[in-house]
Amino acid sequence: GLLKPLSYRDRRLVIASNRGPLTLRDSGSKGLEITPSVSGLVSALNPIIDQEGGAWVGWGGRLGKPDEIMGKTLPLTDRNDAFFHEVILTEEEVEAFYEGISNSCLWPLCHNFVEKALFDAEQWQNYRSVNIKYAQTLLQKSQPRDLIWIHDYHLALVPTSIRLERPQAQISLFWHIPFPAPEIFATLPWARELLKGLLDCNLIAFHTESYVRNFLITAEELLGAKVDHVTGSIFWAGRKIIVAAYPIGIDWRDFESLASKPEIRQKAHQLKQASGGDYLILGVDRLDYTKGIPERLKAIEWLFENHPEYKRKITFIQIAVPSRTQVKAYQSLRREVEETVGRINGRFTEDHIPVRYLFRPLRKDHLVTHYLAADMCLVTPLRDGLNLVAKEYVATNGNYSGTLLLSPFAGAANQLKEALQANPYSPQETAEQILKGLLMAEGEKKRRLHSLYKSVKEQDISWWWKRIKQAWLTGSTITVSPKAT
Ligand code: GDG
Repeated sequence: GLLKPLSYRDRRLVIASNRGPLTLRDSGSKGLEITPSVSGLVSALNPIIDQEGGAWVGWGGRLGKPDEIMGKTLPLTDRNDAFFHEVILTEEEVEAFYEGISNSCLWPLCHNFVEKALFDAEQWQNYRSVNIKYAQTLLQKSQPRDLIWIHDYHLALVPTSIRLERPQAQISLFWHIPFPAPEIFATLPWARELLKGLLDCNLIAFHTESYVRNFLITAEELLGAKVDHVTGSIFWAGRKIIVAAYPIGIDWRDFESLASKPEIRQKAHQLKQASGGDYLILGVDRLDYTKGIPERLKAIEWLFENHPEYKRKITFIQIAVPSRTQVKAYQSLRREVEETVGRINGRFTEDHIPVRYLFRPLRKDHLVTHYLAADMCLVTPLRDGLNLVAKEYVATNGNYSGTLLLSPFAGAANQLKEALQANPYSPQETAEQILKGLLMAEGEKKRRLHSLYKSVKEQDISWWWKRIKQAWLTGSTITVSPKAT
């Protein structure tokens, strides 16, 4: 049956994530500007905090002096029982904690890009102290019985600070990116410290069973923790920690309802007409080297080279949302992508431009217009925790038509079994699967789409939260003897 909302007077849900749900900006004459933050994580957690009430601790985007830790407290819902508590960071912290350890070390490492991971001991010091900052705010804004829900690789040491203050606290962490194999994770000079941080949780959740397996083996090998691989539990410091796979879902009703609006359907139709070809193919990603954008472009190039009859028939639109633009690896990726787009269009443009590239975010209704207009969506990351774009494309088109080509290296491939698959490292295989999808009989297209739609609807955002809540409240209360460490 349904679980009761968690929030009653003495036990609330308190979320912590790197970025908070609101972005604040001091804009001189206009005063403080407050806008909703745009990210997959925020759209996933908004309906949950809306339902449960509670508090959310996160950075609001404002920079301050070292002694400023907490900023504003702002209401999150009309009901006034959910609040955002702003964390203030210094410029140096943003560089070392966010751009440094989080995005130039842990991000590449967890996505198997070992050669891109930068290990800087000074930055690690900073990562530690910023994690303490978040923990201080959490402790101040929560009660001992509250459920502390931490998100992602930015905040792996927060559980330790909470546990020290409150040995009985209920702490859970959701890790949104892959967890790598132990021999990769072990290259992190602070691997043990980070692991111990995570093990101060009661429940650690990932998107897939294989990330869970990697985590269990890593805890066993690097820490010598006692692990039960059958139930997914770790015995450490006298506690039992549950480790489980709960892939995040989406609020599909939102996409379905936008997709049924006549003005959006009309715009989608116009977009398809304006593209000029028979087939419109779409890619939507943050501009990130994990997303396989240059590889995808090479597949399109292979296709035009080997099947020139498609030059006029196919338009490929790549929406690349600017991301982490201060980090070098992202700057050189941008150059590579733009050169490749230029080369392909230079080679294959006749009376029709085959590749369109947008380096900017779109408004949500425009994004849905693109999903709707596209005959096929290419979700071909080299590695991806889950990938929400795949689910959003399916939710938008579920009642109509569309084909999804999905990389087996996206966590979502475990759920979206009826998608076409291709190894993104092979331009030829990817191009052949694109053609297969375009030429597929209508009946099979429909059958595949329906099955995908069914799983996106069944395993949606409330399914996800219900599962996590259940595991949290029922599975992690058993205490074992301290000898187990
Ligand atoms: C991390 C993990 C995991 C994209 N372009 C626009 C736009 N978007 C929205 C999409 C989607 C979100 O951004 C991207 O989510 P993804 O899941 O695809 O990727 P990451 O940002 O890397 O997210 C990932 C996720 O966390 C959740 O756990 O799935 O594996 O890497 O929601 O719709 N939104 C708007 N305009 C755009 O142009 N408005």
